[in-house]
Amino acid sequence: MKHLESITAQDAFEYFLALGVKNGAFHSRDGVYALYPLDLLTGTLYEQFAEWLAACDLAYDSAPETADWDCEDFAQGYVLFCNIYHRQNQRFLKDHWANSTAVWECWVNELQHALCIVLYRDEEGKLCHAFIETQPKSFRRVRTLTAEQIASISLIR
Ligand SMILES: [Ca+2]
Repeated sequence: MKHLESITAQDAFEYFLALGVKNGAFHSRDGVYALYPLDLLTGTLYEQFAEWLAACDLAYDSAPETADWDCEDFAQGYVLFCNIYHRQNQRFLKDHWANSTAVWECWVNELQHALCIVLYRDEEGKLCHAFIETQPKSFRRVRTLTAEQIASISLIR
């Protein structure tokens, strides 16, 4: 992989506001975020995350007694998993300047659900977002949210 590209927390904040996320929902952990390709985030990394969860005996389970490991735990886990990958990648590239990936836990109140929101660049270099379903269900990795659902986001961190 070539030199990692980044955005600042301010860039992310402005993107989220323009998307319709209410002011105050975004809590930045770091000042600079590394951008990764969406096909990596929804492909290899997602599959490794699902394998790691399975090795920990943590899979999506609708049974009430196991539902205490639920959506926001999956979302937090995916953020951390991406940041661990990013750290390894930085060491490999000797490219240390962005603390985190542009991947955040995202609470969508209207859905009563937590996902991840990611920022990435498309083939034309335009900054884009995607909502990733982090409870491993291979049929639904990227979700599309309505404007009302986006407006109901209470937390991005
Ligand atoms: Ca939980």
